[in-house]
Amino acid sequence: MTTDFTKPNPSSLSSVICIYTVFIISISALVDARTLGLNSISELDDSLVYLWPLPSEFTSGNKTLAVDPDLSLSVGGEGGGSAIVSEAFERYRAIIFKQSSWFSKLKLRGNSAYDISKLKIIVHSDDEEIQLGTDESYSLVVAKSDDRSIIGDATIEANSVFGALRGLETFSQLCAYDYVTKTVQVYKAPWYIRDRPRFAYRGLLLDTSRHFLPIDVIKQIIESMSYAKLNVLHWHIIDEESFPLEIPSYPNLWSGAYTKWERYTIEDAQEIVNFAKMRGINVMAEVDVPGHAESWGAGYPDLWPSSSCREPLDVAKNFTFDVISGILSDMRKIFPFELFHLGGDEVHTDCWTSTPHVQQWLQDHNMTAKDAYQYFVLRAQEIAISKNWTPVNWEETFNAFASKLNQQTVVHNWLGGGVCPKAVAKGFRCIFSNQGFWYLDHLDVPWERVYTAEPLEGINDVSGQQLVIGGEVCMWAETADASNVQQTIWPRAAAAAERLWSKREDLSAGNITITVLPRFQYFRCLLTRRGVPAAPATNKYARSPPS
Ligand code: CP6
Repeated sequence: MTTDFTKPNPSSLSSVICIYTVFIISISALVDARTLGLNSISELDDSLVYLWPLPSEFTSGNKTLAVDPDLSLSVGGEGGGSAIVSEAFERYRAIIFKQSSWFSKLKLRGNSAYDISKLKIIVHSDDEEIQLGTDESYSLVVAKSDDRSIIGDATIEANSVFGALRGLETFSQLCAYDYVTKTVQVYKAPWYIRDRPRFAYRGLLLDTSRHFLPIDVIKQIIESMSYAKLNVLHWHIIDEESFPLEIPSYPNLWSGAYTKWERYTIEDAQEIVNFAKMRGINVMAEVDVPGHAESWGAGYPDLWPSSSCREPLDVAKNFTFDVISGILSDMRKIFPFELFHLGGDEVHTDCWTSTPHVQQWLQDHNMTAKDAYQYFVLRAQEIAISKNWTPVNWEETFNAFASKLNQQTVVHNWLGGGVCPKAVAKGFRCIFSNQGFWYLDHLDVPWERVYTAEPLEGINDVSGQQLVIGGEVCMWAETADASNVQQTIWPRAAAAAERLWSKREDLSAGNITITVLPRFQYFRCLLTRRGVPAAPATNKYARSPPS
């Protein structure tokens, strides 16, 4: 029986490669794979392309190329000298050669049998600003000298440094460690890839109010987002349960944190934004008003309508809007992204109608509770707009008073009714996060359901489709903290990531259990190889028992 270790096998990924990878790192090159009794990790379906998300255009060949462990970077173009590019190259080099032991490098040092010794990255612009719609396109060629049409063994070309990051991710996914030759190889070369995202906004919501998440965990999550080419971290920092962010203008606000150890300083937040930017990810902060804000009153009880009725924020006091304005001023210095989320969901106005001074204020202003909800949301929007932000609101605001919303507002879907078709029909931009598909805290939603959710469902005109800027998976954290948050995000967030990046027609070809599941499992294993705790992709119990 021949044993072919040259190709990893997605069907036994969790049981073989992941365990094997851990094993091989710990025991270095001393033990050959065969002694582990693993005699077949060779059944990759050759007709599939093990890239996630799938690039928009590519061709591949049938050659195997070896990658030099001393792979070097050469840069070109206006933006080639950016630290964003050189630091990313170093990160990816560590990933690509993670399984290569010092021993295997030593053995092959001086060996000229490498096909790829240099990665060339050409970036046409030196603009390092990242915003919604920043050009993330790139081309990638990996070819031997006799195949290549341009200089270099592997070449990434992009208009922006952020496109170069996406190209590096794809290049790293083409590289696979071969345990027999103990080299990193690129299969199915030559590769010619031209790629760009289908949607500009590809988000993940992280909730740090229900459970605090340490900075290092947030950074790990950001890093893993870049593996799936997600590009917006929607940071739901504050909610009714806790207020973990430092706000210098109102220094008592973060007394609403669980403990003084479960708080983010301004510097912490800046570090997160910068860490994300280095990986091509925008951070969209959220201040969810007027509901979901009870924790604000821990430091400033005047923000509560009364001590017995604490939410929504007191609409009757100017102080409430002074505090919002202070928070947004302080946050503007931290969050350069043009979008800012003002929440606006689940506003239960009973506190307003049952608290005497608010009741009086409603009467004096001739407002119903619903009018006051509109008044509050619009006033908060004005504050955000005055700070040069584009407001994003949860869909209830649109559902309640669409004609009054600022036309720049981005409507954020979450309810099951499908608000995006209605919002774009009225000329609003929209983000898709239908809770039936893309709420990761709903553990019973299988990956297929995440994968097949379509942001443009029910929108048939091109002008309407263009107003859907993308979608977002939501990691609400009532039952998640650092111990399980990544396993809850991954691998299902990756299913949405491909939906948001790759061409729509490429996602629906054939039976996804055959065409997509092996690729999805391969990506899940990639995450675990890179140190990201990702849950199994499927429920093995539901399959037939071993015979
Ligand atoms: N917190 C906030 C939440 C939710 C929302 N906003 C939520 C509601 C229903 C479900 C899951 C999450 N926990 N601030 C709704 C946008 Cl099922």
